[in-house]
Amino acid sequence: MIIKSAEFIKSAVKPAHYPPAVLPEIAFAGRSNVGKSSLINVLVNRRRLAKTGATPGRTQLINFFIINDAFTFVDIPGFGYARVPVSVKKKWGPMVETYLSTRDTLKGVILIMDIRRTPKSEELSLVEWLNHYHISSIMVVTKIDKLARSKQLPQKQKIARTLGVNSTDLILFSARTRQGKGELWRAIQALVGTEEA
Ligand SMILES: Nc1nc2c(ncn2[C@@H]2O[C@H](COP(=O)(O)OP(=O)(O)OP(=O)(O)O)[C@@H](O)[C@H]2O)c(=O)[nH]1
Ligand SMILES: [Mg+2]
Repeated sequence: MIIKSAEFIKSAVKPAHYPPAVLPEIAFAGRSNVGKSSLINVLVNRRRLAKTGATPGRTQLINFFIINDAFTFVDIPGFGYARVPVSVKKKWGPMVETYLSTRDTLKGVILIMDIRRTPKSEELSLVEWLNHYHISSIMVVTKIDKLARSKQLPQKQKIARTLGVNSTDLILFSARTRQGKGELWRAIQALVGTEEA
């Protein structure tokens, strides 16, 4: 995929603040600190388009980015971080569910998980929401550079089993080595319906 432009548009909490629903949209979701923002940056070849950091819970608003003037990427705030204030945690569910259930242009959600962890209730609930609202998904297992190659396949299979999907449905990814970038782009393009560039 050739990236001609990648631009931050705005942050939003509620639908009145979302940008107009015009372009096909892909959202990125996952546990806090799992590497959502890093993955977006790798996909669009930008170092700092989506803010990343060592402090989990950095992204607390829904952030919209327009790519190639052709589609929108949405960075959804991470869930499951203990040190986020309770007031913020309480708003997360309604904020994200409202987004998922009302955004007409949403073509799919990329669920990002850490290769070193087994999906927990939060990931399973998110998968249930996606099924409930008939939203397509792409499952990505990231930070694979943190695990020895010999352990990657068994761990991928374990994650797939927990999610109730085929192991072949999971894409292995690393923001550090960029492994999986091409495979993920192909899956995204299939969802947004753009030609291979
Ligand atoms: N080794 C390695 N580190 C990664 C990878 N992806 C992200 N990181 C690191 O993990 C930390 C969190 O990454 P972010 O991209 O900010 O994670 P996030 O999911 O956007 O976090 P929140 O916005 O807080 O929910 C940063 O220190 C990244 O450098 C990866 O593939 N490999
Ligand atoms: Mg982030």
